[in-house]
Amino acid sequence: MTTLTLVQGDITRQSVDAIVNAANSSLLGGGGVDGAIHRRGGPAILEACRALRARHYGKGLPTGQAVATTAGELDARWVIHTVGPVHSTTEDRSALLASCYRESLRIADELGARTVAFPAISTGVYGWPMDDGARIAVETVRTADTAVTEVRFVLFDDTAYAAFAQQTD
Ligand code: AR6
Repeated sequence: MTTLTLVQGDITRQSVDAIVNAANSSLLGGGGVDGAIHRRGGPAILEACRALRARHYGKGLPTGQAVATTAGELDARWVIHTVGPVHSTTEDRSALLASCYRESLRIADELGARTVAFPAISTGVYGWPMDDGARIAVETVRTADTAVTEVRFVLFDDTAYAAFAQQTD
């Protein structure tokens, strides 16, 4: 059984088996969670991402998919990088956002990770409305078939925490 927990704070401060990164297709870093993970995790993560680009993901990691690297100096064994969709008002991209959570858990299972920390994927730079992002995150994790025992949503601010709390009571 998977327990859902909510924490307000910085995902790079979590002690878990795997930390999920809200990356972009380039896998070469960016702002938000991605910037914070590479900053605190150190150069080993970027090095592993570059190797992935050189081998399997020459064109980058497609939206909705996930891939793991070392967690460098973070207090975790792996970082699972996933690429959320940019929010659109003319196209429903919810399935891609759900896929990020599902695929990250599938990779976690492959690795044998039992505790996984997620940020609120796509709700920052990619503009996804927080309430809807929280609904998709919680629904997808609740219905996922996974051996992960704890999914910890790490929410950066009060608004994000409240949105996730509303989905979980
Ligand atoms: N810990 C937890 N949550 C955080 C942290 C942190 N340290 N920092 C920000 N958040 P974002 P996206 C929250 O923009 O929308 C990057 O440049 C933030 O408040 O990190 O998926 C990538 O390279 C928001 O609620 O990811 C991509 O280009 C949530 O995490 C692009 O941004 C996600 O915000 C991805 O955009």
